[in-house]
Amino acid sequence: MNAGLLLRGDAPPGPGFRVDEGRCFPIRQGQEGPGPVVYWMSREQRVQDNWALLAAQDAALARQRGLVVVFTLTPSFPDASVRHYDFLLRGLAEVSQELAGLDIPFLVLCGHPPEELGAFLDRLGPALLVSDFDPAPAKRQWVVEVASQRREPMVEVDSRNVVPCRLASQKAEWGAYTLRPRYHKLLPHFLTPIPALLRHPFPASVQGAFPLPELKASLRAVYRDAPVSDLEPGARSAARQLQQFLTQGLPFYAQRSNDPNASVCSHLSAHLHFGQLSAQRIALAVQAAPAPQDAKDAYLEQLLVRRELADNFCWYNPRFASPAGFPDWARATLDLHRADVRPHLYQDSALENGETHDPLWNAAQHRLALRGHLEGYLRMYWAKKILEWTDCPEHAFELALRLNNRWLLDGRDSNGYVGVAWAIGGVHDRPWSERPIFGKVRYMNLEGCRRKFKVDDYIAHSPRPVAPLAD
Ligand code: FO1
Repeated sequence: MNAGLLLRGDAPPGPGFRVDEGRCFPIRQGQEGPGPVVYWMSREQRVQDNWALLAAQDAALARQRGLVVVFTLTPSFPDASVRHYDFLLRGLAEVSQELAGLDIPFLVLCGHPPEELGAFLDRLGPALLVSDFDPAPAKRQWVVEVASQRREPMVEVDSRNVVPCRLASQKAEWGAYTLRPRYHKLLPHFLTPIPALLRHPFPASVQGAFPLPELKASLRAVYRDAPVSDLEPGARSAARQLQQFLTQGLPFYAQRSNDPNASVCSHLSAHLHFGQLSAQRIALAVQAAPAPQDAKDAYLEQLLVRRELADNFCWYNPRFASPAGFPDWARATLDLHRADVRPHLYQDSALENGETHDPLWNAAQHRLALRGHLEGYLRMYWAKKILEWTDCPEHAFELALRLNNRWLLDGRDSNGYVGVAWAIGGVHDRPWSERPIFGKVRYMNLEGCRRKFKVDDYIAHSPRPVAPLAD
C-alpha cells in the first residue's frame, strides 16, 4: 500500500502532485466514493503552508472533484480551558474566511470526532480522506476508529515536522545528539519552498459554515480561565509575530535566549501548537533573515532538532506522558532519593497559586497562569522546583503536566510533555553529579538563575493574580 498511489488514484504521476511522498503515510486502502476529496483538519489549523491540505487539493484536482475541509470540535481535551478554545476558534474563523475565498467549503462538526465525521462522510461519499499526523493519544485513537469504520482510502500527512517524523527516525532517540546527524542529512531535501494552495475549480456538494455562537455553546470546557490578552490567534497575527521576532529577537538569539528579560523569545509556540503557523515557514524565513549565522543556528536548533525530537519521543514512546517513559538511569536515581527529606513541601494549590518561598518561581507561575506563556529557561526552572517541593517524582510529574496543560496556551503539545519530562525525568538529558531529591537528574537553583539574568527585574515585571488561581 503506497500513499502516493492512494493520493493519485487512477491519475498518472505527474507535476500535479506537489507534496513529497515522504510526508504521506497510507492509513487504509479502500473503495473511492463518487464525492469530493475531504481533508480532516485537526493539528494543522491553517490554509497556506499546510502539506496535508495541498495533498488533498492535488488528489481532488487529479480526479476533477471538489475539495472539502472539515474540523471536528470536541470539549474533551484534558485540562483544556476557555483560553485554549478561544484561541483555537478565533484561528478557525480566519481559516473559514480564507477557504471561502478559495471556493473550498469549510465545516466544523461538534461532538465525538469519529462519530460526527463518520455521519458527515456517509452523506458525502468521499473519494479519499486526508488527515494530519499527530502523536497525541486521543488523535491516534480517532484515526484508528475512523479508519476501521470507513471504506474510502485514507492518507495521513505530516505537516508539523519539516522532516517527517516517521522518516527522521524509526525509533525513540536518546537525545538531540543522536537525532541531529540523521536529521541534518534529510533536512535539505525537505526544507523547500511551499507551494500555495489554489482557488479550487471543482465545486463540492456541500456549503461551508462557521456558526461561532453555536460552536462556543457546544463546548463545556472544564476550566473557565480567561482568554489571554497579549497574544492574538490566527495565521495573520502569527505572520506579524514572526516578522517582529525576525527583526527584534532573532539577531540577539545566540547571546540572550536564556535571558527571560530580553525580548528574544519568539512567542510563536501557541501558534505552532494550534498549527496556525508552519515551522517550515519559520525556518525558511529565518534562513533568509539578515541576522548573524550563530543566532540563526541557535534558533533553528530549537525550532527543528529540539522541537521535532519532541514529536519523535511522543510518537515512539507510548509512555511519554508517564514517569514510566523516563530513561532507566533517571528512574533509578529518583527512586534511590525518594525518601530524601524535602526542606520545602507545598500543597498543589499553593504551587498553582504561586505562593512559595521563592519569589522567582512565584513570578514564573503567575506569568504562566495570567499570560498563558513562559520563557523557555524559566519553564525548566519552574518544572525542576516542582520536583524539589513535592513528596515524590510521580506526583511532581503529574502536577507539572496538569499546570502546563491547563494554563499554557501551548499545553498538550509534544514540546510541553518533553519539556516537563526533561526537567523532572532526565528525558533527552544525561546524569549529572548526584545530590538530594534529584539524584543525578540535572539540578537548577535560584543562584544559577541570578548568574544568567536579572532576577529582580523579572520579578518586578511579572503580573500578580488578584484572586487565587487554583480551583
Ligand atoms: N484538535 C481537534 O481536532 N479538535 C479539537 O476540538 C481540539 C481541541 C483542543 C483544545 C486544546 C488544545 O490544546 C488542543 C486541541 N486540539 C483539538 C488538538 C490540537 O489541534 C493538536 O492537535 C494537539 O494538541 C496536538 O498537538
